[in-house]
Amino acid sequence: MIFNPEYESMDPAARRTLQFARLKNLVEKLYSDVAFYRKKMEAAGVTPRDIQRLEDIELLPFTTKDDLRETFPYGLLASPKSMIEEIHMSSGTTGIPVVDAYTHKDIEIWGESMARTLAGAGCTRDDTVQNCYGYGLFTGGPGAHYGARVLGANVLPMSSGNTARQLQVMQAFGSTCLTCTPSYALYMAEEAVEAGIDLRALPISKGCFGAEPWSENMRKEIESRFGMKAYDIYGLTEIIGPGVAFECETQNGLHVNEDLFFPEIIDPVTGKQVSAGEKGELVFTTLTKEGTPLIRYRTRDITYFMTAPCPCGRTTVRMHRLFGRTDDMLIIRGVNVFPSQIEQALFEIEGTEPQYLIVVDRGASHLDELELQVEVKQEFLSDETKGMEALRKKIEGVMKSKLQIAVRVKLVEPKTIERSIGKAKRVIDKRSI
Ligand code: DLL
Repeated sequence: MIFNPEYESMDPAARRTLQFARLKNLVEKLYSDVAFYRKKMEAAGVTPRDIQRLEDIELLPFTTKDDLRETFPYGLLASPKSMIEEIHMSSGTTGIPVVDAYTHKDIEIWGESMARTLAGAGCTRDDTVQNCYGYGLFTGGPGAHYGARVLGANVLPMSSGNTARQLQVMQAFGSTCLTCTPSYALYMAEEAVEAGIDLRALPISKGCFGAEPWSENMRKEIESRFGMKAYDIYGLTEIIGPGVAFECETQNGLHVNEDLFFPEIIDPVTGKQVSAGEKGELVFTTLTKEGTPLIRYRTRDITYFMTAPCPCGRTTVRMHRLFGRTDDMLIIRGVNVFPSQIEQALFEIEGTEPQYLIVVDRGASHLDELELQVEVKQEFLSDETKGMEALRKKIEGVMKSKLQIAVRVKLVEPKTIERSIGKAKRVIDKRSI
């Protein structure tokens, strides 16, 4: 179901006109009201008058994570404090505090974007959404909650953790939609097996998963363990939280809510827009936000635009599921490696659980070494060292051919890698210490 066809299936030319009008408005407002933006624009030699068409967005300077750090906590506020109704914050992977301050209208926009997201996964007002994203300063819980409210669905505000209770609630209320991180979904599935609960026999039939990188093979795993359709959803605190982009029933790229969040993809080195279909860093301008709007915010997330029309009827541009982040990319002996590549490859090897940890260190020779800890499936565990050694060698071979670097594999027993109820930690990089 398309929640808001007026905007989601809008004629693209009309959408561009709307985007331009909103951009112009935003630039004028921030130039006159927010010292940070006026200074930045002056330094770049650009004024609101220079923005004559949508393409002129390229004249505007970027906003970066460093800018957020320097202006923490209120430097980017574009509305009086009395208009702020809620604040969210994420320390992010890099430890830089990131704040989003929402006015009443911002919360409405958020609810609308998340209602579109849930509808993309097939949710309607008849669904019961079990929301296991964390509630608190993190945007996951509240974002999905507001979306379910706007959609008119029934929401169970669970937050993350207490997995035994999650499973009881899922059975008791017949939840039909699950919202949480993909790693927590897998953890729930494991616990369900322990508790003797057959998830596939329950009414749960779809899930909206995001907030961390996950692979196509992880999707298949979740879908098969729950007997559901698993959809990728994307967002970040700075822009609104979840609700920036989402998959529809075709599960092929994420539709960007581009009437609200204007997307660009740039070459992270030159800062220039790349051509359609080329990979680069995702950049967003919030077109309608009031509390902490952002101009050309560099997300550090890597993807490309899929411009072919989508059979679902939405006309919004789609972004490919994320390949990783510019700051997540590991450079191992000069070779670029993304944790998501390792995850994707791992799923194709029989005998392993989808639980892994990447440890990077410098050996005695001062060269980078990558150790991959992988859980072995219970039924593959054996006392016979020959079998285990063959599996270990096999994984090393697959990694070598997929990543072009040598990986040392360490097999570990089931359930030894720490499970997460929120964002999973997959990499320990000891090199910088
Ligand atoms: O994670 C918002 C969110 C909550 C999104 C719930 C989806 C579901 P932050 O904590 O600010 O916000 O982290 C944002 O997480 O820049 C990406 O690097 C990563 N991320 C978010 N969604 C995905 C996804 C929330 N679907 C950062 N796939 C982003 C891969 C994702 N990475």
